[in-house]
Amino acid sequence: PQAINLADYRPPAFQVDQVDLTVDLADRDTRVVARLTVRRARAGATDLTLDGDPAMRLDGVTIDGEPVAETRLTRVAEQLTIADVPERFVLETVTRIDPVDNTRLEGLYKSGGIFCTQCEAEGFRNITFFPDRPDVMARYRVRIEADASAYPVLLSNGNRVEAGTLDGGRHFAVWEDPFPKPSYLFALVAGDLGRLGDSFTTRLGRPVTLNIWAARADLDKCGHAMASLKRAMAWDEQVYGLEYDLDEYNIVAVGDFNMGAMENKSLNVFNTKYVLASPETATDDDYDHIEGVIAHEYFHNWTGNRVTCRDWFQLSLKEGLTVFRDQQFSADMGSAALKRIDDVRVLRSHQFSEDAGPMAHPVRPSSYIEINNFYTTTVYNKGAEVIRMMHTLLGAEGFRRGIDLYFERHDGQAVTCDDFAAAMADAGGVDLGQFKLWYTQAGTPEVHAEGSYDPGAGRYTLTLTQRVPDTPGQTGKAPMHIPVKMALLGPNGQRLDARLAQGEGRADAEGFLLDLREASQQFVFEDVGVRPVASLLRDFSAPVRLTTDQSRDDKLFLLAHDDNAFARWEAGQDLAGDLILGLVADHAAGRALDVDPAFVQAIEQVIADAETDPALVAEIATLPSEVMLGQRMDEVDVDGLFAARQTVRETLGRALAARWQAVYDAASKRLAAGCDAADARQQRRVKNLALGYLGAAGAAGLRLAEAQYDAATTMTDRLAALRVLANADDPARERVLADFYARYEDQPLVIDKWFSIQAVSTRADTVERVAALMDHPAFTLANPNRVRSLVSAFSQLNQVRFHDASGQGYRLLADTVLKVDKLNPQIAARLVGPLGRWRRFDATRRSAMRSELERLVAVSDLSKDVYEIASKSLA
Ligand code: B3K
Ligand code: ZN
Repeated sequence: PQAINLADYRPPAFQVDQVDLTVDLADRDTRVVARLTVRRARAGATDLTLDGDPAMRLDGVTIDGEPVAETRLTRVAEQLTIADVPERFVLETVTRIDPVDNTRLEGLYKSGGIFCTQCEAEGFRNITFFPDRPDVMARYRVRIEADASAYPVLLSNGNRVEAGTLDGGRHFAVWEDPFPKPSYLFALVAGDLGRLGDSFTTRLGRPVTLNIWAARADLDKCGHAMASLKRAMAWDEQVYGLEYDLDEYNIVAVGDFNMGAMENKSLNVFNTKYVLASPETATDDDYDHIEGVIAHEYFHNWTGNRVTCRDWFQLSLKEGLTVFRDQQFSADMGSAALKRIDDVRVLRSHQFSEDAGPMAHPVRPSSYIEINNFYTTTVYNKGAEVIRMMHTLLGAEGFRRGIDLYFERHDGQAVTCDDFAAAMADAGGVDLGQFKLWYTQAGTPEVHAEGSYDPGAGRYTLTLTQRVPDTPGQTGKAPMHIPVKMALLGPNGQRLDARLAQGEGRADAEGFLLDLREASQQFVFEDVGVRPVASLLRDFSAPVRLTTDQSRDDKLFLLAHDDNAFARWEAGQDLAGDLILGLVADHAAGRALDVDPAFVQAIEQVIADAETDPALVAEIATLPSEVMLGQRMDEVDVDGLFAARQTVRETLGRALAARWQAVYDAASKRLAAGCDAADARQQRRVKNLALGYLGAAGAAGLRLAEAQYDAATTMTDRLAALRVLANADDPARERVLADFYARYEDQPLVIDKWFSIQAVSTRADTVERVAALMDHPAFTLANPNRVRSLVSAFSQLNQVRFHDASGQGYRLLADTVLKVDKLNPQIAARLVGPLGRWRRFDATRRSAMRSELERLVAVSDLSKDVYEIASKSLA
């Protein structure tokens, strides 16, 4: 397979101004007539090249009504070339496709009796022949015809301008989208769908009809998604002055979907996972994710649809920015500190490991084989961090001016990350020259901080050094511009009013914002009357790995006193990490695992605050995952890490059992008394944290979990209890697992949880269990959610059991990749990742992982999706 390179970008030779589609829907034989109004855009261009899937049948081509001679047509692989076309013309093609056979779920396909489409990135070419690239923007008029009783609802982008009945029990609808758009935003849906309707009036008084379409039986679970949509619409007006621009906004929920959702203009298609929720079937976290994804897709209407990407290398232009916007929104809807903690957890566990592995790439990649492989946590989450740093550097007002300027310059265009940065630099009056290395240099920068205090002079000197590690294809990188938020704290945790006397940066309301630009830089603070403790990288102001010369006591001090909630949490994570890694060394040396009593005491003090800030307490008292801890080791000691972390959990559970019980009881009491929804979820969070520790401590905790399982009225509580039991060697385990299955058998999203909870179980028999579950009648490789719930959960979240020294986990994963690849290459490629981390493990595991990758690349009809990841993983 061939690589596509950013350096080869050329503007399109032909533009399409208008698309008239007629889609005549039928299960195995859908007929698509496309009339394109084409205009030459590059002088001298004579041949028109269109993208088109080889599986499409081409039934006819005319230009301005005249059939085009066969001799002028060349069809090779994914392209159709028409020789000698005029300067302006109307091209009509007739194609036939089979939506039922489409297991790739890209293009037009059928899911649970519903026809739907997924065109990003390059799915439109599976529906008709087209210059399928985002810098070709056209107006669409779409006529859909289908059987009236099986598909009473017919939807496409924009406004419905016509509808009526046809002979033979069929009917039609015509939709017109007034906004020019790239083909990846085209959508079509037909089915027998229920509707939850609502409305929203924009601040300028435009009434907008809101519809969520879903299976009728699920309509009672759409309320939260609808409420989230309305909140997102209001928020975008308030914070960015961005208003919705059409009369109708439709969301359709389907059960088979490759990702979370898709922002097609005015017709979002969603994975049911990010729409459906009721307290009995969805956890509190599910509620948050739904709110976040609904908002994300809505925000794309401006950041993505009104202004889109020139080419797919610029994907982060819309994704990084829109993730940043949805993060800001969620922070405003709930707690900013908790949201930041959550986002950093995701970044560290997924993006940092991607950045340290064979698929490391910059936020703006410069080469790809299959673009679907680049919808990554780097493009999305690190991309959002890059936007967040601009927000930090420019301040909220400067950032808003930058956004305004961006829309003023580029509304209706397909642009680049450079265009975005230029608008920010111009509006903020800042030089982003060095900063833009964040778009082009891959790898997570490592920052080291050392502080020294001179009591006689009242001077504190902070030395920051940085290093950007080598990544595949990139060595010897330049220092980055890294914004470091920090404060100096006095003995009671108060912020000291020091003066920054040397080093680039400025004081702000919460301390200082330092500009680290050199490989090594000194920052000198004067008027520092007492020995301070530095609170560094507050709010995680840059996506870097920070190490410091701070002592255990400094960290304990920050954990107890830091006024920045994020930094306080970070101090706790850091301490827990130091402790666990110390125990890993003890484990390797055959020493006893003794947990530092100072840490136990510190956690005891933290939980004393459980009444005032339950959710933050729960975050702080949650130990870093084995995956995250493994990143701090030169070679991941799989079993040592598990043993050490488990020892700390059990010790905290036992030593503080009375405390956990008190936390559990207080939260239960508060819940029973009836509290508001926001408080209730905080109480559940801390209650279930306590339950986890009690479960780790011994039998009494398991009985408590069993009782909670049976009495639960919310999925949050039931699942938390099930999780404790699923990890345990307990007679109740099989009973509750069977009960859970029987209760929710007809609810696919809940059955996904049932698969996941067994996949992440730390029990020693988990590999065999996962293998057996793959033969369970409810398991299917055709449904992406189901595959993710079992196989991705196992291989990505269960470090100790996936990396079982027998290599069984690796084999199971590779076998699954090959089977899924036959159905859905995009999903298959997403499974490969964990095998690519082979360099991080010991010799036995390393070679077992490598052989599985070698087995993959040796397969002759492998998709280019899997080929790209597997071959790059071996390189
Ligand atoms: N833009 C889509 C993702 C499309 C993925 C294509 N493989 C959803 C989103 O980011 O909002
Ligand atoms: Zn997005």
